[in-house]
Amino acid sequence: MTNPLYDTLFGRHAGNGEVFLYLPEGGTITYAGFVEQAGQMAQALTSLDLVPGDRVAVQITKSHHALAVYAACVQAGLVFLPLNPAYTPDEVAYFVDNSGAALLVCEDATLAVLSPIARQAGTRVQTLNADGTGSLGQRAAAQTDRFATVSREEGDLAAMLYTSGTTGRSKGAMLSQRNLLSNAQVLAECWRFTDADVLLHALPIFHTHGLFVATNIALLTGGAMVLLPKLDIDRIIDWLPRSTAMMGVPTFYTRLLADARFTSDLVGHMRLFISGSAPLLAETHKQFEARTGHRILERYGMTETNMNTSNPYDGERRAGTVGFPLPRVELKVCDPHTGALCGPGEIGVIEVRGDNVFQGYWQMPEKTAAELRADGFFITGDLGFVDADGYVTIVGRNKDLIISGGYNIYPKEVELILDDQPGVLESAVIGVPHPDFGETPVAVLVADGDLDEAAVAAAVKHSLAGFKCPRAYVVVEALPRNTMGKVQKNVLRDRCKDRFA
Ligand code: MLC
Ligand code: AMP
Repeated sequence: MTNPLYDTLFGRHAGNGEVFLYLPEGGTITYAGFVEQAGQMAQALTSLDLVPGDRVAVQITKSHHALAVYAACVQAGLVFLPLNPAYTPDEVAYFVDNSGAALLVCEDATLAVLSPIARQAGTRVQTLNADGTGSLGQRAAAQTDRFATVSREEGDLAAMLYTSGTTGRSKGAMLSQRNLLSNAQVLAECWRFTDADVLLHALPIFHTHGLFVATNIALLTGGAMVLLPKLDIDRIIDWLPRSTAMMGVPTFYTRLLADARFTSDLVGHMRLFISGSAPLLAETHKQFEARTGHRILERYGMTETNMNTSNPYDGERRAGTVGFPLPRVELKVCDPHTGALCGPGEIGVIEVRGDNVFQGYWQMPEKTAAELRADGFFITGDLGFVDADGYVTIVGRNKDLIISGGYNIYPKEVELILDDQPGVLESAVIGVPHPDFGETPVAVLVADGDLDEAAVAAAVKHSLAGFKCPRAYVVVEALPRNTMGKVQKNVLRDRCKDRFA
């Protein structure tokens, strides 16, 4: 009986007395302790009659208990489906319904609103709070840790992560054990992680970056993680002298640079700072080096593909580029219209192929076929080029997407809600430069009679997670359109580009 992902990341640590987690409130959790905790959680999940392949939707605060649910799902052959706690009940309803989740794990604080949603979808509900209390926590505490690991193959699904779509409907990206394992192995090797590392972890654990890139690498190599609940600059400053590596979105680095306590002395023990999920400005890269002597290592990935490229550990980390394709990842740049291969320096759509590339979108064969070619290449929708030295640069996106502080916002999802509001004839949501988040959404509205801007903003906030809500509303006479009738978002972006300068 084997379960490659469980055996490699978790099972082999049974009896390992080394520290896996440093907890922010003090104290530690050893690898052995974590594996036991995961075993109890796996018992608890299967005692709820879940069977291998069932989806387990999890909308809870970041904590070691939440990580144990991930480990337990892997051990029990369940498909882990983490959700941002910022998602509204409307958003959760869609994910639970679309995934056909067998179980929704939420917190006691959200049980009253989420129970009816789960009931409607025929999904069971359990609660798990950040301190380990809640119905699932209690159930786990009452179990032994001796769980017979469920046999799985590398092609079996391990996780499903929802990623928004250009039509406004989110899609469940299906990730196999092989997808996760192969990427963690490649990254750990490229970035030289070992059991001596202490990874400062302040990212959320419901996305690829914090869950698979960061956590899986630590588990694979046996290093420790400082598990901070979120980005908190005071705590980062406190932990940096005891850490060796950190991963963050660019906002992490701009916020650190804005703090006078962040000096080269503070990072004397650090060996690596990694950035990704959104473009790191070359200016930030330069400032960071000037302040600390460290060159941030920028890499590029996606929910559907895990990590695709990385700047080198030893060679030149080139600001403004995302480095080279990772070992065992094929990358090509193609003309978006003809599909023809672009030459060095020519801009086109980036396509990738390898064990890192997902299995398709959950129950959406047409969308899968539109983005995942029969030959295995995934069309990322990112525009870029490969230079003569082989470095990949991302110059833009062939998809209407805004990335705010590393979170993706698909304008269509916001526009659909705006267009439904009284007083709104039509809308366009655009991304404009923002000093903290890189980009932020602005809604451009055309009024239809009386338009109550505050009421419109409140309606959006009710339906969508806070980070997706436009930071400004602009009312115009008409949206600029080209001769084909398509809204010229570039014209709007240009008009609003200095809004947050
Ligand atoms: C929080 N808020 C945001 C936001 N994050 N607004 C815009 N963009 C964001 N990214 C809003 C909240 O809605 C709330 O507003 C207010 O800010 C305070 O919330 P918070 O949680 O206290 O915010 P903060 O701590 O400042 O968070 C900012 C952040 C965080 C940048 C630290 O967003 C973050 O950790 N981002 C990382 C995202 C990530 O992991 N992405 C990886 C995706 S994987 P209100 O009004 O609601 O109260 C991927 C693949 C790859 O892309 O390559 O890695
Ligand atoms: P997600 O769907 O949340 O996984 O976001 C993936 C998208 O983030 C990619 O398609 C890119 O557009 C963007 N992205 C990730 N890393 C980088 C990077 N280093 N530079 C620029 N864009 C990035």
